[in-house]
Amino acid sequence: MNDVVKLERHDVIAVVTVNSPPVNALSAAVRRGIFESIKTAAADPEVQAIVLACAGRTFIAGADITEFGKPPQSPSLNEVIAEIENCGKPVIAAIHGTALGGGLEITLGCHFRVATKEAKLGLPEVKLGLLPGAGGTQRLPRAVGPELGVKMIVTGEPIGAAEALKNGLIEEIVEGPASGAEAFARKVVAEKRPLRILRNDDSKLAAARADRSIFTNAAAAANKKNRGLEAPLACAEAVSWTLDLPFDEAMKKERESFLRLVAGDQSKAQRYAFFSEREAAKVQNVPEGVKPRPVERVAIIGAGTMGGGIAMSFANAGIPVTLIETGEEQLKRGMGIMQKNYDATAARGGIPADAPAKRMALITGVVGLENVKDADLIIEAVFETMAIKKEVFTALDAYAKPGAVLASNTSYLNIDEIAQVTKRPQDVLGMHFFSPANVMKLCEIVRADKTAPDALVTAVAVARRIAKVPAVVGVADGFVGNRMLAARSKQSEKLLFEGALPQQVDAVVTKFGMPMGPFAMGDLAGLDIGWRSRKDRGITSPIADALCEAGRFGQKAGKGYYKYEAGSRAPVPDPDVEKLIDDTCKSLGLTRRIVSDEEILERMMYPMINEGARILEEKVASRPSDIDVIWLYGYGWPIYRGGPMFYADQVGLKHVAERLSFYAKQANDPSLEPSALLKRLADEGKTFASLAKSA
Ligand code: T1G
Repeated sequence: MNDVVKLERHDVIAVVTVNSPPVNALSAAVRRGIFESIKTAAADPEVQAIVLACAGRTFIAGADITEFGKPPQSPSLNEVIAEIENCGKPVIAAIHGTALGGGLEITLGCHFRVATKEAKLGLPEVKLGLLPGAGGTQRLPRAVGPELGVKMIVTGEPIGAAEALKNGLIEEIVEGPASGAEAFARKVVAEKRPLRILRNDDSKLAAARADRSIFTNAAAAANKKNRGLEAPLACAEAVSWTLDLPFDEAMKKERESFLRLVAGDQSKAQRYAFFSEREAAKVQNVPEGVKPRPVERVAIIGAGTMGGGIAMSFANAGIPVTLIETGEEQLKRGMGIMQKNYDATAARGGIPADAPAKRMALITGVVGLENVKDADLIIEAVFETMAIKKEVFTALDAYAKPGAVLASNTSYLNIDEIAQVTKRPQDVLGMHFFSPANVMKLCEIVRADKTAPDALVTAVAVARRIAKVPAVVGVADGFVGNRMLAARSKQSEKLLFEGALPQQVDAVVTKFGMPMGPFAMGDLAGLDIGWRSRKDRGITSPIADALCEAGRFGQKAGKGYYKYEAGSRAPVPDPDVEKLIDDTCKSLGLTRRIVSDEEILERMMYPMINEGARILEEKVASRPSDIDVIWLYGYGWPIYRGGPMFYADQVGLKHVAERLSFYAKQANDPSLEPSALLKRLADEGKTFASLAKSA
């Protein structure tokens, strides 16, 4: 049919095979090839049934996201699906890998579906800020019922083949997808099995039509974690049309809703995030074809909060871990915490009941650094002082096998300095995980001056293997994420002296979509950490110091910037803090003023953007999208806003630069002046995204 879809006939069975690497996405050529193949097979009198299969590692993984925003090309996916549904002969989808989005929708137009046992089937459009736009909202609930249907569509989470079989989404689990489907097709022909045309089959809707709470409860549960996102609500509404509207009318409304979402800012940001995450894993400035070193066993130094979380991340991916501590007591405590975490997750159904034992069996706890000798990758997660890091790396240099990658989990210390104590600086780099390390997806991979290219690509590949999102950064105080966070923290402190209160600042930041404001975050982390560090460095921060002097260390002390009722982590504004702020400002001769929410938002976000621009100037990050990936996956930046640099482009760099200049004068803070890069782009009317294009 064309160079991405071929049509063969095995006596009475026609086989349509899509072969469009890497994921058989439904590009215009793929849609055209399938459309023509089905038309030809349907018209062929010899053909009694048709199999739709895919070559390569997966069945169709969805519409071709790179085509969005471009002029549509015929045939549309809906036209392809209608051609299948109405062709008059049984069409059987042969699913392997992941049938996602438009890929699953095309199978719903088929009359039967079979899948291999590892296959996953889902409609993840909501993760791109969309809803299924080719009938998925109307056909899937008819296949599996509106309860599971709304859950799959609103959460975007796929189900496995076994669950699909149980719920009637597929007819059989087969070995080879195409051969299994062909055998199934012969059965359908022999039995003259009536075609299962989902658009005409309302049998699974009857219960929810009779008792709507079946649907509304499932929709509410699926929407529980939705904060500020438009698409999940649109998805739930579309599924509700299966209960109320005729199929064709509902399809029209689905199309309208899809077109509205795909043109909206949220979906543009979420599609940008999808590609940025994948771009970040492509290491720049390394020779073509550099291969990662093999990593079969990992050693983690330190069984504390970070070391334990990192060890769990590797065990979750089935990679054996040697977890090393300085003493049996510390080791026992660390192993106990991991066991407790696994058991708690299993108890709430997050992992299978047998997973805790299997994963703990992968973690061998030992005392003594000499136990790193078999590890291909060693990650140090000990105290954040340069002296201790150097001590550990000196020992690792002696015990680790040649070629082992030596990584530090430090959140800001200089990796070049750490590498210098070893005879193998080429093997040294940073792998900065974010707490809790078994949950947070971001891993900043710190490329030191002498890090070898293959060591670097090894760390990136391993991060992806353990389901983390890697982003390569350079050596700088706080690397990228924490350096930008420091710029924001400086302004949040200043705003208290100028007139704002903690609860006002935090409310503006959480309303923007961040999971937590700076002051609640400080209380969670513990105010005494910063207090000790300031004292070590001989600097003061009068309000934060006064809080600590009053024993207000944050949540752990039951009070910090906020007060906390016994047993609760919910921050409650405290008049005592307001008085402390007032008194401190009076003692400094400062007059406080009303600070608007708008100023607070700009003073929170624009200095971070400015720091991001400096980070790009200094090549500490090589892409603006890498900075966005860091904030999306390390700090909970709302996915529907794309990331700080994407957001800056949306606001307009001219406006950002002007406001920064204004605040620099108003707050008498030269650090707020726009950086050279930001100023240049603003003056030229350009965007941060234009840097990627020019690169
Ligand atoms: N379109 C275009 N390119 C895609 C793509 C897609 N749908 N999916 C993946 N790629 C590229 C990706 O950018 C990367 O490119 C390469 O394939 C390998 O991907 C009408 C409107 C399938 C689970 O949301 O979840 O259908 O970097 O690194 O880790 O209702 O890709 O190599 O150049 O992620 O093995 C719905 C998105 C679309 C699925 C494989 N479908 N993809 O994961 O490989 S909207 C999705 C994934 C839609 C309909 C609506 C994953 C994967 P490059 P990868 P992976």
